[in-house]
Amino acid sequence: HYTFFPGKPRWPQSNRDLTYAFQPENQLTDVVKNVFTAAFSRWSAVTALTFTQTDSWADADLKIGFFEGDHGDGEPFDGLLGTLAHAFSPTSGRLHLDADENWVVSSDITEATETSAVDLESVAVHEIGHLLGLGHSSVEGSIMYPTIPSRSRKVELASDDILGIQELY
Ligand code: TQI
Ligand code: ZN
Ligand code: ZN
Repeated sequence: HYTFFPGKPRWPQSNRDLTYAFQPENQLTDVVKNVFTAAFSRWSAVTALTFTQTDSWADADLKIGFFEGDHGDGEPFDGLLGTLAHAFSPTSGRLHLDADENWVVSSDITEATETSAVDLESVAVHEIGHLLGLGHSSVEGSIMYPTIPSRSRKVELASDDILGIQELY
């Protein structure tokens, strides 16, 4: 079953059209940005929320970036595997990915893929769930279930994820 953060924080009724920005220093490729577009659209498809990319880092509601090691928020990353990413509860809007992972986009995953490879969209969909206010779920196979096998892809919202997000929005 889905959970929320303590106090059930969520984005206010007055701010359901959320903007997101990528950390300018990361200089991300369109391939990477498109993975986030796809991940956001999975959540907007089942809620009244909308997500729009902006080039203004300062003004964005949601701020996405890749960082390595200690990056100044008290939650240092740990190199290969272990922690892959983290996101903070509403209305922080911060979504950080560990730059030391072997990130792949789904089409790259084959039998020959390194065992340490992590599918970017799978992690993005999960972390966006946290950004929007979902905690972890006890339902195996849900997006918000707290484990994912490496070198695997899980991007479709389960009914448990949908019920959880629709209770918030
Ligand atoms: N990062 C943890 C996670 O996102 C960080 C975390 C632990 C956390 N407890 C939390 C974030 C409570 C918010 C609230 O769950 S992780 C998975 C999964 C991670 C884990 O790097 O371990 C995914 C990132 F679910 F597969 F285990 C993405 Cl998909
Ligand atoms: Zn961080
Ligand atoms: Zn999580």
